[in-house]
Amino acid sequence: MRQYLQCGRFGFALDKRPLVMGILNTTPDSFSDGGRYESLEFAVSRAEEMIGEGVDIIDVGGESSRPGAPAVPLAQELGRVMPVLYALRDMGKPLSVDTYKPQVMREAIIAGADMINDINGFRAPGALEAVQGSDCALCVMHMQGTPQSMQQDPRYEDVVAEVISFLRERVDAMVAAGIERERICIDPGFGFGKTVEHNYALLRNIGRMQQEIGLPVLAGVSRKSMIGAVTGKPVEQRLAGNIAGALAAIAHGARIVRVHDVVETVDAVNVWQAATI
Ligand code: 7PJ
Repeated sequence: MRQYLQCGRFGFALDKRPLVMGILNTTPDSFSDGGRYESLEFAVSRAEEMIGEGVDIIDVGGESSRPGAPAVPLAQELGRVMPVLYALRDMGKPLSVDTYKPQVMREAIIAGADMINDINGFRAPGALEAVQGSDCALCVMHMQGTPQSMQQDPRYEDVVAEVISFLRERVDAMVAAGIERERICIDPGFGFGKTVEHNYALLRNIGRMQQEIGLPVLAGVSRKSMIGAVTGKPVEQRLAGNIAGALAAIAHGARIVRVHDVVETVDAVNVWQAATI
């Protein structure tokens, strides 16, 4: 598998160690951060904290995609994300933007984003065109349905095969649009139109996914219901479960883990790394 990820101003050798992507929510309704970082000052101080904690990539999100969350108008998403991007631009860490709106992608790239993380897999009309001419990394994620309805009745004949074939089709479309493979990573989209059983089947098959598509996997299990289902804990008591989930994903081959609990995950990944090489 290719081990280099082109990420805007940065480049990562993914065979060296797994990367930790820290989640920076700018949404007042985000279910796990409860609106604490809705102001620019809070977002910037949390970003500085994450950098001190050893984060590799900062993922800035302006729209909550928790199940049932309403869509956010374009102007509102831009109003949340853009000031944060400008404020963090020169902090020396790659900035990712979690969005499925082509207009946000375009503006973010102009502002210097190094990565676009699209829960919708760059399926919106104009999404591929928006990212085509840049050198930012692209995370293409699988989702069944939409955030508004995806958890109502997720169904698959063979969840692993279906997610792989979806991701392969999206990667092919991206490559056909002239996007270099070294910019792309893939994500099964834990919790996005999946039952707990679907999520764990996908987690166990990260290696197969990576092998069949030949691109690095980014895994986001942090604070999700698949952690709650096993531990029986509410979202604010899932720290140990979150870390175990991140390490399990890494054990199955994931190259990037997307997390809320940065310092704990960085420690865990460093110990994992020392014990594995
Ligand atoms: C994911 C994401 C994920 C990627 C969210 C949450 C919901 N992007 N954005 N993968 N989840 N690539 O953080 O719980 O799993 S928003």
